Amino acid sequence: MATGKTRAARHTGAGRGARVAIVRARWNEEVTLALERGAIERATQSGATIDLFEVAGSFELPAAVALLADTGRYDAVIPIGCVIRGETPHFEYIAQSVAKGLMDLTLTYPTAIPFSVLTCDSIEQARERAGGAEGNKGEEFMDAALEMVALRQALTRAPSSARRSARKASTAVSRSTR
Ligand code: RBF
Repeated sequence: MATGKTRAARHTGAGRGARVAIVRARWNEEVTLALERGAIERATQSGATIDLFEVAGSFELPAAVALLADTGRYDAVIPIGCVIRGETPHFEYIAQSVAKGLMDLTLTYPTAIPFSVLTCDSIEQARERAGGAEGNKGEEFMDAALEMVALRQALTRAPSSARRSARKASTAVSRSTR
């Protein structure tokens, strides 16, 4: 199928040589470990190098991502967490602050930072997305990050050729006016 081919082509090219950090929250560990396995598998297939880190819960993820991004050592930082709706308002507070925190970081750092935190109504729903009926979202999170790395690489290569054509254009203009 065309879609399958396109996705496969993306996996092979995007991650080669990419330096990736995965930071995983230990809350709901069965799920976050499964997501991490999926992410590692995909990064390895893509030829990326991976460093692994842990934090207590998802709430700690944005701060950990900022620390890792600040080192300048990584092309992508993958924050893996799983927030499950409980009987307290904690779910809303944690899910919203993590989503907002990560979004702010993606716009601040050139590092690729996917939203790789599951927010689920139940542990069953989380398991379905961590290697169950819905596949392993860890793989998709890694793919999304590596695709952003490739986009950044393509754009940072662009300016020199853009500069060359801009120079050519300005030379052409100045010649024609002489
Ligand atoms: N962390 C998670 O990663 N997922 C959760 O579902 C989750 N639920 C929590 C529920 C309660 C009532 C509390 C107190 C904490 C929870 N945490 C959860 C931990 C949170 O992300 C953080 O590690 C702690 O609040 C310490 O800052």
